[in-house]
Amino acid sequence: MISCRKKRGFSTLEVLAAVTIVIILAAIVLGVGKRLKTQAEEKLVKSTIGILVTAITQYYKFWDKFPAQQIGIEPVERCEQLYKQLYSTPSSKSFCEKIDSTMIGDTDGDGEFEFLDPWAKPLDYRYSTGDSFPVVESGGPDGKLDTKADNISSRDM
Ligand SMILES: [Ca+2]
Ligand SMILES: [Ca+2]
Repeated sequence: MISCRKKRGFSTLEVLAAVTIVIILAAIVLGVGKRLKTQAEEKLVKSTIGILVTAITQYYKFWDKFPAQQIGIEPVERCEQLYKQLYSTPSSKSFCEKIDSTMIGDTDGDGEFEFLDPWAKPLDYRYSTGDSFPVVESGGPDGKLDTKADNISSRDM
């Protein structure tokens, strides 16, 4: 005699297929979320560098020289000097005040602030005699200045 009992629940194969689909969907959502986060961070650093370029221009107009031209000091110290000098010049200060507060911090813990990128690294600020304008650069999401592919620089803006 054939049993007419209805099958209850899911087979192992069905459960496995459902779990696989959920994992694939979660990976897609996480991937898209990560990409959106990086895009927002890149936009933030670009806008910060843009503001700094304007503030540096204002500083130049006021003092007839670019800020933080001292040579032979650590990059983080150069960025601290840039911060100090831009904030002590009223015309550039008014632009610096538009910078998102998360982009300012003290990464080396010496009590002096510097401008940061969204990956908590100090922005690199350099000026060489003969350059028409100083360069402000972020090492990008990888946090390294020597890997240029993901860097965000005032030179490219
Ligand atoms: Ca510092
Ligand atoms: Ca890099």
